[in-house]
Amino acid sequence: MTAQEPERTVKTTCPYCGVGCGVLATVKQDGSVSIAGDPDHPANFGRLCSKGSALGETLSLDDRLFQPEVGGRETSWETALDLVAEKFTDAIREHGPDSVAFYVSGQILTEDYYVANKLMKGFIGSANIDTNSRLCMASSVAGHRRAFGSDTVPGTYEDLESSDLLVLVGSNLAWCHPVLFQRVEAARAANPNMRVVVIDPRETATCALADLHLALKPDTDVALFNGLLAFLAESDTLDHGYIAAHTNGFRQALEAAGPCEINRIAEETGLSPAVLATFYTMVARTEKTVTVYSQGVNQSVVGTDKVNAIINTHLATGRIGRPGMGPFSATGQPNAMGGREVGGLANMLAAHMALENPDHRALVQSFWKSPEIADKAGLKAVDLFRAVGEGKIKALWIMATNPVDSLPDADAVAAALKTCPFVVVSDVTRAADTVAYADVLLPSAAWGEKDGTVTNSERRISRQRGFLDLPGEARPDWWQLSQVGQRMGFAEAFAYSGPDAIFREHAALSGFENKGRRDFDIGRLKDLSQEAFDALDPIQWPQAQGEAPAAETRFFAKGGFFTHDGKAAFIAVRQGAVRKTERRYPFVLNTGRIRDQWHTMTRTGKTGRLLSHIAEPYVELHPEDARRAGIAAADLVDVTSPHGSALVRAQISERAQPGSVFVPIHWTDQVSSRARIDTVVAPETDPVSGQPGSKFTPVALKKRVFAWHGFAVLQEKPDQLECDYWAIAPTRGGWRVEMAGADDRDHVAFAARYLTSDVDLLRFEDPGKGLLRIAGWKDATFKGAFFFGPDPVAVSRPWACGLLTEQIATETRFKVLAGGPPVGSPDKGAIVCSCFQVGVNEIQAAIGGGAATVQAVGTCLKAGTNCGSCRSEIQSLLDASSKDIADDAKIAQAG
Ligand SMILES: Nc1nc2c(c(=O)[nH]1)N[C@H]1C(S)=C(S)[C@@H](COP(=O)(O)OP(=O)(O)OC[C@H]3O[C@@H](n4cnc5c(=O)[nH]c(N)nc54)[C@H](O)[C@@H]3O)O[C@H]1N2
Ligand SMILES: Nc1nc2c(c(=O)[nH]1)N[C@H]1C(S)=C(S)[C@@H](COP(=O)(O)OP(=O)(O)OC[C@H]3O[C@@H](n4cnc5c(=O)[nH]c(N)nc54)[C@H](O)[C@@H]3O)O[C@H]1N2
Ligand code: SF4
Ligand SMILES: [Mo]
Repeated sequence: MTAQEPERTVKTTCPYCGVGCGVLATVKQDGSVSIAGDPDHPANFGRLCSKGSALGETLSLDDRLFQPEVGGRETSWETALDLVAEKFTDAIREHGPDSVAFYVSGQILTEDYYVANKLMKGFIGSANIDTNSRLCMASSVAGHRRAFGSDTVPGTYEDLESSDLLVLVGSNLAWCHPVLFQRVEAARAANPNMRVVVIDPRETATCALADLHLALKPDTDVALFNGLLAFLAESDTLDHGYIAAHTNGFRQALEAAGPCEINRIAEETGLSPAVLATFYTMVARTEKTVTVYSQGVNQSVVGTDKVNAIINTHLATGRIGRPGMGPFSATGQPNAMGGREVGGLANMLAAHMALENPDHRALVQSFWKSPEIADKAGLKAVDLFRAVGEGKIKALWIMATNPVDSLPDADAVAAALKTCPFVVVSDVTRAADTVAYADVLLPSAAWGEKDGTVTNSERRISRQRGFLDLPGEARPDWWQLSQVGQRMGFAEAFAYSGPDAIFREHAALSGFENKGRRDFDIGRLKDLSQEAFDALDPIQWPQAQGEAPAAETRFFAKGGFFTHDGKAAFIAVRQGAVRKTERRYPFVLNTGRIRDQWHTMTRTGKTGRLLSHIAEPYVELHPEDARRAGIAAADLVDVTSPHGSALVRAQISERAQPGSVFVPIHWTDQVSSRARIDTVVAPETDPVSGQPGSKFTPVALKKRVFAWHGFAVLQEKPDQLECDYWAIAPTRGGWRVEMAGADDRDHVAFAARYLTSDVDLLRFEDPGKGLLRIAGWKDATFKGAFFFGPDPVAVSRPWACGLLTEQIATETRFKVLAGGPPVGSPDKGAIVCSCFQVGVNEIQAAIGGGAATVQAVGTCLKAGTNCGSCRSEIQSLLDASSKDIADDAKIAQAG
């Protein structure tokens, strides 16, 4: 942008989670971008979480791809696209259409997704297109389709707010859907009758809002909800009218659930009979109940059954599609829903139509005027990569996802890609693990550059709008796909002028011969002009053609399911035997997310602010288990299954359930020596949905003994870190590095190498304790410091990181070697509030000083007063401190 251009603000949508918050992006005259929540967007009304508000800090072009590459060499789009079209065409000619595949993502836009699906299913004639939504939403999709006949989310965000009982199952809403969580928080503050129940094996940040936390044994949700169904029947809280008029199969489902024997259910779920009775009674008594579920439900080998066990309880009580009631699947990615709308999964057809339905196939084919239409389901993600490994897939195009990090048995996925004859990867960055496996690398347009639509969890379509120029030769994903389609001989079908043209076609298909027979209908938008598309305000579907904008945006209050007889199906589900751990692998590995990182960190990992909260891969485990395994806090631990192993830091916490350990999914080979946790996760899938059970793998834990441990802050990014363990993160003014090694080495030489040549080194050594600290200056500039010792290094991280931005006078240089702040200026402790960099010690001090509420802590320290994402953690600290006081009182009484 030139200096003359005025500041301008563009309305767009956050590229992270499925809440789908509206964002105002303002491009300043100096080219920098400031980010604010869009007060008019009905998902967030101006709020943004920590990740959303840090978007402006992640737009740098470091590591961006600017030019197509073939075999590692830069080339032109012409050459790259010709080659892709040729290789796909050759494979199809020689080995048939099922010898090629696309693996795409809930992070591409609806328009990109539409083109990918059309090309594969209608023109290549295979259904071998699957997406990372298989790892994410497949069980919800399957559960919805089994029950409703369509993949319909019946409710809206407002229902969560207007409920009197909100049940969160396998959802860490506080960290994973933070703005929706804040809406719930506000609703609860306004409604003293509202209750929140969290069902999760571990105590998460979300529990800060919970009246009741059910820490059930992993994968026992079906037993819990079957028990609830039986309880509802036995306590006479069924809606017999609804069941009779709008459903089938109730008797069989109830039979499968069995009687409500609280003791048996307690045994199965590991919950106490009293807690179960409390929960069941709450649900029975509360008509306005919403059950939100996410990956603790979906990512299971019984995920689809879990979904239906939940839906059964809503159908049985008629609590569906009315304000404040219903089952609600919280979607993960920004466009998980858009992907489902275009039929991006291998077993779906476009516009929520069914691949197995010949009428639907004929309808789509005639609309596309396509030579083919896939007539059988394609390979689902895990099977797809297995087929790649078996040599059955000759050409594969991966777009906007990192399968070598995110699929289970990830090393096998990497090995498969290595053997695949032709792999195309479309990404925005070079710093993604999958990029290394590409024969052809295509530079995609990133958020802020690309244009199109996404659909959030409540079926609301919002525009993502570009506000930055395309860097280098980067091009949008829809364009890449259309160009290849044209080159494969389908010039007319893929001659799109822009995303608006694709959207019109997508909208038209949704309305095509629909007449209310299919849930997904946005036919009313099929003639949007480019200007109208550009100006499109967030809009919730259905939006049927010829009708006024729908006033009722919920589904199923009065039945009207998309099954052959219009009735919903109860699904008879049974709690099967839960997979057993074994002597060699005695712990259950659970995996998931942390507050400030997004998946494989290719974007959120760019800003130190988002890494100040948690900067290192870790395993959370219960103190009893730690004792059992001989692991102390901050030890480095190998987490191992028969599939692979990861090396992470031990975090010992009562919040873990004994027998279960939790490792976050975010760390890749780009940022740590060996922390790709999906190398450990078993590739076992739900038989109905094909979704992997990413929350349950039997593992062993073993402390790794190292000769030395180290921590460093460095002004310049170190190249290859040669040590057994390392994890690196940006921080303001430089980088922070955790290290450990089994070798005996010259630490001074090692440190000097990373502090660059001709620096002045300052050293402090305590041979008795085995401590060595080294700091380096080049002239007046602090280049960094290393802290070595025989044990995990106890140096205050926020203090050490602060050195990189501090002015350090020559005569005070020695203080760098102290390892912590001077007496009188206390260590802030681990950062809780990433916006204002407020640490846990500061918050505890404020609480000790009398701050008794989250608000009071905010007034005192500002913590939690900007994006609010840390408020649940502050609440937990408050709860812990009042528990301490209560414990003290108990001890005093006992004494
Ligand atoms: N900060 C952040 N937010 C994100 C993302 C991110 O990467 N970072 N990703 C987005 C995406 S794509 C998704 S899919 C969502 C996921 O959002 P969530 O599903 O809320 O997140 P997870 O941490 O994967 O898992 C949720 C919880 O399931 C629990 N769980 C494990 N096993 C069981 C079980 O057997 N039963 C029950 N009831 N619970 C169980 C776990 O302990 C965990 O706390 O988050 C979205 N939002
Ligand atoms: N063990 C375990 N594994 C899991 C999960 C779990 O809970 N546990 N969760 C699963 C779930 S729910 C999900 S959603 C997946 C997520 O896993 P992935 O999809 O593998 O993770 P991302 O980091 O989001 O990958 C997105 C990639 O797309 C690139 N990208 C960003 N924008 C664009 C764009 O506009 N165009 C293109 N072409 N590329 C772009 C990014 O740089 C990045 O490399 O992980 C799954 N894996
Ligand atoms: S809650 Fe946060 S990550 Fe999710 S869409 Fe809103 S701002 Fe983005
Ligand atoms: Mo996801």
